[in-house]
Amino acid sequence: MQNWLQKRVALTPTRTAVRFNGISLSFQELNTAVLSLAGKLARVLDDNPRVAVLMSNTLLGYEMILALQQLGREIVLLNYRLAPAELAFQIEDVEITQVVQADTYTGQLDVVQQVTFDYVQSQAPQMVEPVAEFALDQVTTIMYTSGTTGKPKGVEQTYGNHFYSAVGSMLNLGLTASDTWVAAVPIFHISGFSIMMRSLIYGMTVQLYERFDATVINQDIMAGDITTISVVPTMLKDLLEALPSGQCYPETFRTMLLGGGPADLATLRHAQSVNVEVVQSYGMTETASQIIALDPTDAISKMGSVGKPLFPVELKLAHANENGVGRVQVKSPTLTVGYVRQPAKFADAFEDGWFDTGDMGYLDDDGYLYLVGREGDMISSGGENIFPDEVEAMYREMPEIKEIGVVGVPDEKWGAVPVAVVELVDGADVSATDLLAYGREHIAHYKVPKAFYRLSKPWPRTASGKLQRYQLQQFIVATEK
Ligand code: S0N
Ligand code: MG
Ligand code: MG
Repeated sequence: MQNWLQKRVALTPTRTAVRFNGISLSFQELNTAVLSLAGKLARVLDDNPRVAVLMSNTLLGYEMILALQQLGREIVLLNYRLAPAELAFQIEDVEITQVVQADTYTGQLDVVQQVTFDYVQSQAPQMVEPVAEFALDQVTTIMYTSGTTGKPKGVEQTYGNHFYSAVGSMLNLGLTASDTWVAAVPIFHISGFSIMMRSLIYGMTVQLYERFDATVINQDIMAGDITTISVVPTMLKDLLEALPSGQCYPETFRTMLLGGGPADLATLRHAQSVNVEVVQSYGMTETASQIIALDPTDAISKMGSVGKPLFPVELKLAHANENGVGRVQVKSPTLTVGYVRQPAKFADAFEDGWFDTGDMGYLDDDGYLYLVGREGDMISSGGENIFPDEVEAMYREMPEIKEIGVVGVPDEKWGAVPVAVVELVDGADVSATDLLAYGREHIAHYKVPKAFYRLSKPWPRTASGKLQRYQLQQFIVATEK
């Protein structure tokens, strides 16, 4: 296909591409800024085909990403909430040599050259020719995801993945010439990045926010020209709670696309009562955003379901038990083409050509999918996934820890948060405060257990020695902190 940004400029040069903090750029203006940045980047980048970006949702960051695409680089999107050691792992794994980063990131990444946005901008641009084509089988982005076992994996997403994702989403949600989609979810996640690609493909406006502030976003939605927003459950709740009583969302607002975890029925009903159409969906980094979603007209009658597979997607439940609960497996042109340097792990994720998502669910009589859980005791906190194995492994490095188990407990704000059960080595003297501080130094703050419990009885294990986390959960419920 022709380079999407150049194609979009040729089709609708004066349409608004992006708005940020009162600045509004047409596709033509965006392209001018992007090509100028590409010319500056060309002066500072080495010839490694992969470049990482570390940034929050700013207009400059948005332009940097598009500039790297124009130069034909593979973009590794880093989560700025991760600890330096977690970022260092990804940087080494993906074999990059430079991180282009916002000046606001002050962490030291010893393993790599850090190129600040300021430094890029101080360069005199050289003439660069944007790439002519975006080949559908070409990798354009890499995002890391954690899993039940082992270290995080770099998910390779192609232009074809993003294209079919945008098409599948649009065939479900519809498209109007005046669509404006709020990107307050992070661009380093596929939830945010997919909005950028939809903008180029659809010709729609992205309204970008650096911080998620429910009051500000509600005011902007009330002002009338926002049609869509992507949210995770925490954001949905915040938006509803911040809405002044008696107010409803305007008719011009079409859809809240909800992903990154389930919303409770009370929240969905609250949304309905203020004229908010929530479209529940299900997707992952490996599928380049949602692959299963509710048709907006089913939002109420099928509340609690994540919907049916989008047009390009096939869904199957494998190994279903007597209650019909099985493993969610999919085929989709949006499916990643591989994990960085882990072909065996990628191959393992397939069964008879179907990609196994690791999630469990069942279908109702009308073919709507309901999710019931996930293997590996994954905790979904405010749309961020936390894998207990990873947190436990980090704490086992602490000499004072003899054994540790991490489980999720329900949380009003985040949906769920991790808590830990610990057994210290004999004579060790560490407090919960020490454990907290250790965690905050080594992993993203959202992964650090919110509370630590001492286990006063033998650890619950299966015959094969595996920790039974659901038993720990029961222990926690029965224990005072
Ligand atoms: C909910 C968010 C916005 C909260 O962040 P906020 O309020 O800006 O936090 P900060 O001011 O940065 O920090 C304040 C304190 O809060 C801690 N913290 C931040 N986030 C979390 C969290 N998630 N859980 C627990 N704690 C958190 C900070 O650490 C800080 O504390 P201290 O000071 O102690 O450090 C933010 O979390 C957010 O943006 N969440 C959304 C993430 C997301 O987008 N997840 C989706 C990932 N999934 C996918 O991308 C696939 C599905 C998908 O594509 C999709 C998903 C949603 C919608 C649409 C789609 C789609 O299909 O298109
Ligand atoms: Mg900045
Ligand atoms: Mg905040």
